Amino acid sequence: MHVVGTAGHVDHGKSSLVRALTGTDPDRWIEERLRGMTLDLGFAHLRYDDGVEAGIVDVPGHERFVHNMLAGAAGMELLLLVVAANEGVRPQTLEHLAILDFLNVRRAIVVLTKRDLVDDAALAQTEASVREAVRGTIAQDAPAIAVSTVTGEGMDALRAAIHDALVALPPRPAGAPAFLPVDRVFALPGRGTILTGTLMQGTLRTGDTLRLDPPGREVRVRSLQVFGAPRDAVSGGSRVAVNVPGVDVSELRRGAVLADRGFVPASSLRVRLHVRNDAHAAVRRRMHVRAYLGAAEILGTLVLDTGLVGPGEPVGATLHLRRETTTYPGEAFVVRTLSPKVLLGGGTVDTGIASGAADNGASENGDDDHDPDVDAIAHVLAETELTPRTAAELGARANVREERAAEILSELAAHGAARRLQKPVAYLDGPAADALSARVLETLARRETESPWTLGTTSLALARELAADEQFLVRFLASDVDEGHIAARAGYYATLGHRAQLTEEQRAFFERAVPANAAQPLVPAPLEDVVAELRRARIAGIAQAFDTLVATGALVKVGSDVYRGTQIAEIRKRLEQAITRDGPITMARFRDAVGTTRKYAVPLMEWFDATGVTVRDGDVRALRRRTAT
Ligand SMILES: Nc1nc2c(ncn2[C@@H]2O[C@H](COP(=O)(O)OP(=O)(O)OP(=O)(O)O)[C@@H](O)[C@H]2O)c(=O)[nH]1
Ligand SMILES: [Mg+2]
Repeated sequence: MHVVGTAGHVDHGKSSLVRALTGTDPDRWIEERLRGMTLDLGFAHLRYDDGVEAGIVDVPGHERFVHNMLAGAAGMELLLLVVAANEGVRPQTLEHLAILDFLNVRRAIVVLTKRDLVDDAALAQTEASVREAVRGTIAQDAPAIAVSTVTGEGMDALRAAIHDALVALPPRPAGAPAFLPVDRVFALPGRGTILTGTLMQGTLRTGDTLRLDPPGREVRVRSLQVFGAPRDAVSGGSRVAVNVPGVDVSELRRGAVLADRGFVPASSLRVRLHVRNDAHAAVRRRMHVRAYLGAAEILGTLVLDTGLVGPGEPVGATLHLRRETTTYPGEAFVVRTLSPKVLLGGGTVDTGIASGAADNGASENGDDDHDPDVDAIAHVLAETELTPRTAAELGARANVREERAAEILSELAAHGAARRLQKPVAYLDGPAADALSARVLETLARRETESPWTLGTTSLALARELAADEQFLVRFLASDVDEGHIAARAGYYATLGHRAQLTEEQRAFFERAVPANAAQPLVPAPLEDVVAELRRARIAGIAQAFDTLVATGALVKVGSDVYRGTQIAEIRKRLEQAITRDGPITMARFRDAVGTTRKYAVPLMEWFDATGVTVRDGDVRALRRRTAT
């Protein structure tokens, strides 16, 4: 199997494309459904009748979530570079492409989406500008295919092109030692900890003993799945879910590595680095960087072997990481500057240098000229621990001017030595903040294991568990979300890998309570009946499970009825097709297009207005066009 990845600017239609190709909505989070924007990686299974199959990794396009895009990027072999025909090349089209240039993509297809929104001339213009933009990149010779997920135009051609590209991809080295960067971790009721990722090389078998880092110990593979199907063995290039007994989800997170026992984790790596052409001016001999290896983002210091680097020439360097990680020889990586987060370059790992051999503590603080103001600020910051203090307060205590203190604090925050809170801006000691973050993660993970059907934990519940002030905690959690440690959605906080999961009993209840009637597929269940049954059923967590289904869109409340999400999707499709075909729609035409009665059509139409799908103009509705943010 191989992994297909999407890339491209926010709102250009990546997730819609994955849905059209596979029938799976890669936007797993409620927040994603509500905002209509991908925040984290999404996954789907692509299958052809002749047995060819692939995993698809869908990435967020928004620039704030590039770190999440990076967690999925290393596994991609076939790239779908998505460019909206009506917008053309935009900043993240180029940024994603620049990142992927350093990783493992072997083939690319340019997909010009939203074909239905442009005429032939505009399409030709976009295609020409994309050609220009991809020159000299991995997508240079990629075929370009124009599609619309609304009308279906071009989709067959795209499916065929993906098929041909998949067949032509070389297999991953199956004889190499197994190496799996972990991009999601979650607990399943009754089964324990599951981790998922793209198997970069080698073969995984049930019963294998491998090394998992962190927590840095040997684990046994109890079972394996590929997109829900159990397997005895899985080979390189597959998306895989691994059940590992004896490991608690709180010990793990995205960025962990499950690998052959021969691999030794290291905190210093010898690497071969290519500096990006337009980053040469920013490069220094020794730099603080964010390194992206597999699914991990690790802060560190990059030290080049030589001071001067000519454009296009690779340079030897040592990467000192703040924590140990496991790599394999030839593993591709990229580095970005701390803030602003600018792509510096990328390359491959030669070898890891065993920990202890290199003292990265010294190089961490490797700024040669010691500034007494920095020391003074760092000192008072360490004393204040978890009490938020402004730059002015800390400056006064350290006898440093406020503006200078603010400068130093920004720098410290960028290196993780301080944690910046917002509203109002204030600072905490970095290590104290990291310790609290670890407790937050641990608590979230434990509660998700206890009640896997919930979306996560509220700030109130967390404040109780951690004996912390809730107001402070809300600001603190915002910083955790901002740094990509945890996710926040619909008023709940959760670990990045958490996916609400109902128990069999809960699932069976909703199958009964909200029936899918084959004879009348688009008729809803009355909300009143569902609620009455919910009260009668004595099933643990059933009310929370209902909230989860509603918040994730699996169930949708429309007026006084409950629809299944799949019913709403079908109704929406018919609505969009009718409007695209015949223009703005009346209530009567909507009713006929959907094949329902006026009783259901009116609340449905109002619901589509309220959720921003349609916009009303007198007696008719048109589709509302989203504008990029
Ligand atoms: N008319 C038209 N609209 C489309 C098409 N494909 C996607 N859209 C719309 O474009 C918007 C963005 O689509 P998404 O698929 O969420 O875009 P995305 O690239 O995944 O966005 P991010 O993940 O946030 O970067 C949605 O409102 C879609 O309905 C298309 O082919 N035609
Ligand atoms: Mg998306």
